[in-house]
Amino acid sequence: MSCSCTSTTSTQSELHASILQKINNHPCYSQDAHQHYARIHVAVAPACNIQCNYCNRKYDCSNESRPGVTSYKLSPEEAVKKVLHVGGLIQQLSVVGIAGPGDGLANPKQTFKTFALLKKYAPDIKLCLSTNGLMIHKHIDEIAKYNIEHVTVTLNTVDETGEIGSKIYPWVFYNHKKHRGVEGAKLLLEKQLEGIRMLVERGILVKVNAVLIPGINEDELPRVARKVKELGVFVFNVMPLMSKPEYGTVFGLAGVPSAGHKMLMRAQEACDVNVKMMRHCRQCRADAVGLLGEDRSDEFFKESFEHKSFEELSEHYNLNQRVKTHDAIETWRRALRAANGKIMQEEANKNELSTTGKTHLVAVTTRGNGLINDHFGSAKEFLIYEAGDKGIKFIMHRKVEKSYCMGKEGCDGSYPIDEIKTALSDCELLLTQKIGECPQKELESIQLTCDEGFADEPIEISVLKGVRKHFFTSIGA
Ligand code: CLF
Ligand code: SF4
Repeated sequence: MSCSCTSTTSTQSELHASILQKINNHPCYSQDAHQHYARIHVAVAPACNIQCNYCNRKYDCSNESRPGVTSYKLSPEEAVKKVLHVGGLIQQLSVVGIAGPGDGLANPKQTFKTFALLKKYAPDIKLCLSTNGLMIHKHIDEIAKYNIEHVTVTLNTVDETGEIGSKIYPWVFYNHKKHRGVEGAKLLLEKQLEGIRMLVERGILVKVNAVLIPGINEDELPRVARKVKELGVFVFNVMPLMSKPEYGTVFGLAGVPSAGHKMLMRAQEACDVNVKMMRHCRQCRADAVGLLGEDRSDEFFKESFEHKSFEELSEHYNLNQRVKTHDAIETWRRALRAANGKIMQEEANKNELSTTGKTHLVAVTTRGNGLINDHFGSAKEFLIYEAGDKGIKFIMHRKVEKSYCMGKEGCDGSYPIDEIKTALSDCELLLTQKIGECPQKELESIQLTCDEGFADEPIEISVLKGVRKHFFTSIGA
């Protein structure tokens, strides 16, 4: 986060320290943390109090999830048992989020019972809540009471006339009544803004998510970003609409298209109005488990924890061992930071990144830990950086449905590379741990240079060195 203060009072630095402490191991609020710490979502909140046209309740909440198979629902007790079970096995687990499949605050009993039990049985874990914002004002005291330090509110428009909102929300259920169209949209906006103000006043870190809906709110998002900034929201996250007829959503069936990488990049740039932007969101499922880039939700069946006692699971969770693991992660992060140096410039513009004003997009394959440690053939997502000879900036990740190899041996020309070529069409350099001759030739055909020379090296310094090596040789950078 950029800070324009020239002198810092002790109160300001204490505030800064307290924010850093809150975000340090939160994989969504800290871009740096997401390579090292994992989150789990527990699906305890099935109902919702509004209808979004990008949502089909058969699937997970689109506020914080991608359409996928329906999650299995959990009671608060089952949810906490799952957290203890998973937290013992995946010790990088640092955050529990309630993100659906409906809305956490439309299911307040289940949500707050889960948080209460987590405070008792997993006191080291951060609590995180995602909501459409309609009911924050009613539950603000409970949110503070359970020390929920992170709340995400989905705010797709700040249009006070309700016109844009009415195209997104057909109805809003409030005070035992369905409010439709413009009336419902205006009511929702009023409650969202009131709720965000209350959260900020209590010192709770707020993230605002906005779904980028082509043809509906793309021109509206910079206004949302400015409002977010004015409200004192910590971070703003633009999530591209994922829309297909088979998702069964109103938008999907009406042919509203998904928002692609390029549209997302344009929207992020337009919204970069001195507000901290989240660029590493993975649009997780309501029952997501693991590092943000991986999805381990299908490894943890209900049968593996539901019959175990809290005592047994608490022992397995092993608080002492978790503290040691987190200490080791922090030691590794310090070493990584030292190796990378101070090159990351989150809010930098092109001129700050490059002496020539020209920058290049670089794709990286990683399995986490801040290293270039994944083969091209197995990568299902690519981190994308914008880089010049002076600095680098993380832009986004790009997922593909199929990795290149899919476990096959040899190269018979039948490998799925078109999707990857499309995803990386504007990139000029790929840094990867290993890549075969065939895919390398394919990628060179779209002017994408592949380089294995930074295998197992720290990502950020390698991106900078890679760009200098390939694109800035003539100026001796
Ligand atoms: Fe979950 Fe959301 Fe908390 Fe993170 S996810 S409730 S803030 S712990 Fe993160 Fe997933 Fe994006 Fe959400 S990557 S969808 S921003
Ligand atoms: Fe669906 Fe979430 Fe919108 Fe509710 S708030 S309708 S669950 S996307």
